[in-house]
Amino acid sequence: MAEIKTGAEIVWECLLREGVEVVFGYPGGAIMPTYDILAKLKGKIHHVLVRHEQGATHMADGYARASGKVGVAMATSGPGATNMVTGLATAMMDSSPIVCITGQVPTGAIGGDAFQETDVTGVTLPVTKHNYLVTEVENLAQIIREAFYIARTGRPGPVLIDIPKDVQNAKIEFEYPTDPIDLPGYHPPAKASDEQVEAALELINSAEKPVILAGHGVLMSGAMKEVLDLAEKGSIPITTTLLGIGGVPASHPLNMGMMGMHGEACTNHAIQEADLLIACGMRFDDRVTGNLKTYSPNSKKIHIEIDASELNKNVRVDVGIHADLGTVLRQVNPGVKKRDRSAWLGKISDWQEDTSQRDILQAETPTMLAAQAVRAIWEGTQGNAVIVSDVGQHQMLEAQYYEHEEPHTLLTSGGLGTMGFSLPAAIGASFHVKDREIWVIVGDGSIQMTITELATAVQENANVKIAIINNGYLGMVRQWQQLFFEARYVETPISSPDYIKLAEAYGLPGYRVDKLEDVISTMRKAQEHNGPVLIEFVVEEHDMVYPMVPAGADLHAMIRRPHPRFENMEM
Ligand SMILES: Cc1ncc(C[n+]2csc(CCOP(=O)(O)OP(=O)(O)O)c2C)c(N)n1
Ligand SMILES: [Mg+2]
Repeated sequence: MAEIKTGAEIVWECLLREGVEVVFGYPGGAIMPTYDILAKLKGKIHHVLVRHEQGATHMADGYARASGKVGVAMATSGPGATNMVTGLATAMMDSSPIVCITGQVPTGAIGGDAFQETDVTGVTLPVTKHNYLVTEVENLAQIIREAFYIARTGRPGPVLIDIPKDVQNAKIEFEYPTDPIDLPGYHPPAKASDEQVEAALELINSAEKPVILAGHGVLMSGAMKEVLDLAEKGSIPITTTLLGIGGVPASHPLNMGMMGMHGEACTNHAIQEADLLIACGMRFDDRVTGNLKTYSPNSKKIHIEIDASELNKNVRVDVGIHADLGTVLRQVNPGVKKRDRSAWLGKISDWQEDTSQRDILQAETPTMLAAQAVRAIWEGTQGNAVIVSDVGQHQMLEAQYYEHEEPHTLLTSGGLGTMGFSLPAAIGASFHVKDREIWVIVGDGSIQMTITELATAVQENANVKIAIINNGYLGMVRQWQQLFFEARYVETPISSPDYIKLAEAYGLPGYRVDKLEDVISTMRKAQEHNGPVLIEFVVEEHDMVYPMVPAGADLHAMIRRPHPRFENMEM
């Protein structure tokens, strides 16, 4: 039945019909009519008042990554909208489905440099999967429906809807559209052709030294079981990208661990020696390939990917399949022949033995090492937490030393490497994750980028435990300076506030640990408290993350941790 509604009312009706439970946002002039409707919606939809619109986008993103649903963020025009750009770019690079709704100056004022006017669709065009400027209230509901559809289908990503103030205020006779969404030129592919399946099977069944590269697509497509089926049936070892972590249990005997710049050495050797790479929902980012000219030189390559533009973009492949990963593997797996690949697996386990990096966990140093702190967090959470890591050395150490058994238990900014992602993303995730602890692992530099969201965490009593790994440096940049800029530590020593006093000022418990033996007992205190808690881990300043493939170097040319055992090793 048609009813008279305003554009603002239509916005919320559409969000409710999409099943949205929580919106992260910040009000301002051009979005006020839409905010005004919230007064009538108490209990139906929860609005989280953030402290900076970047935080809103990361919260929506964290919520989306944890829940698999579309996250929603809202802001006003001009500065509100431009503050969202980093969050949009972060979601774009990591294929995270979010919808951002921004207010815009009235249609009649657009183009006239009105107060708080920015060409937001122009600014965000390259960092959104799609964006809209709504000029007629009659189109509003259909646009919102399309936005959610585009955000979550195919290769997911962020969509922005810019709504001028007069469109929010306009009244129309409204009936919710229910016709199926059919967008010209946008038809996410479903499955592989018979020829593609045959070609893939031919390569898989004849390979002696195959490797599965498991990326974010494994999680996004929900293909965890299918990837394991393929691996187990064919006795094929797996390595994951950073965002693929959790897609395969860390403890699975065929999971070698992470690949790439700070990956396990054995995985990079296996990739370089392989005769077949089966790339599953990953995009051959430069951080995982190193020098493309020498990348896995003797292998055939199968690439299964939902985004056609990724096929043959960085790495030429022999069989490129543009379709949903889970569907393709269900087509391929029945034809995979059982093969004895013990020679290949034996070689890999020799590499694993020789290149084990775990020694530093036992190292006796005057100050605890960041790696030891991360490992202690793994122990203190029994490997069961959802970890939201930030960007830097601590992020790579988390990937190496926190073993994830289940999907969606590591949320991190991989593609854009956005410092400041973790605290807001964890707050967002806390609106979905109720049955596990959420721990933020964040550097002293990164926390200071979005520390303002501590107030949001307190206001919402978000159950997030914040572990600040304080090494007094922008550690990852310092590491590059040490290795490639003759140890000139230009602008990388960074001061911090007194985090304990800061926690007190914000109104959450704060603890400091500087001894490894105190970590677990301090964590217990944090775990007993329902709500946000901050723990500062004071760690060794000059530690490094190894192994490291220098940017652009050959994947096998890893810099190794100086250690007597590694001398003279032909790796
Ligand atoms: C927004 C942003 N600015 C700059 C960088 C470049 N960058 C990458 S890692 C890093 C240092 C991070 O320092 P910290 O959070 O203390 O982590 P650590 O490496 O010390 O563990 C910097 C500056 C970035 N990734 N993101
Ligand atoms: Mg640091």
